[in-house]
Amino acid sequence: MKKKVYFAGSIRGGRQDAELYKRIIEYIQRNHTVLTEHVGDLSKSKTEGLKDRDVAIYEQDTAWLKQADVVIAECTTPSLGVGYELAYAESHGIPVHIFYNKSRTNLSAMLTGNKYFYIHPYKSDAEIFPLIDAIIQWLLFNHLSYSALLISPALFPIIDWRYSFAGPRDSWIGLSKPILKERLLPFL
Ligand code: 6IA
Repeated sequence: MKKKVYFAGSIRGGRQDAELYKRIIEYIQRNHTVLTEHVGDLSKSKTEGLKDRDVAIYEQDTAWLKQADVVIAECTTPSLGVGYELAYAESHGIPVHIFYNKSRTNLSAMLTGNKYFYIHPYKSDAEIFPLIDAIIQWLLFNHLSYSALLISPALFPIIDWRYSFAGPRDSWIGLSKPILKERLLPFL
């Protein structure tokens, strides 16, 4: 299942890490959706800014934040916009993972001191990619356990409780294959 990732990185705060943002975005895009592809767009100017346009940017970005499964932020270059996005995600209960290069930045205590955030200091860019895999695996796992929790009450009426403790070898709490077929098929 594809996850929606809101990638946050500095724009007007400075574009010195834009190349890294692009690599991270492309890496995530191999299997998942990045809502904020433009953050890694090397061709676009960071300074362009008209009041009307900024209103549209704010509205679009906060709408994307609300739909995101996770926020992944690269915070080596400090950015007010990224800081705002992190707090916005927290207030909407969206998980937030923050990466920063510890040899280049002393991250704000407002981030490192907030237990809500998952903070990932790294030394070399190569450390970022396996961590991103682990973050997405964790989201997928949570999604599965949540779905299992939701469907478990629905399974109650179709469980044959006679087999719950001493059932046939191919049964699991009364859900032997023939019982599953016979009782689940009418629901499908
Ligand atoms: O304060 P900053 O500009 O550094 O804030 C950067 C963060 O705010 C990014 O994570 C973006 O999600 C968001 N943001 C800031 N500016 C823009 C923007 N400008 N478009 C979309 N999101 C933005 C238009 C130019 C852009 C396409 C390069």
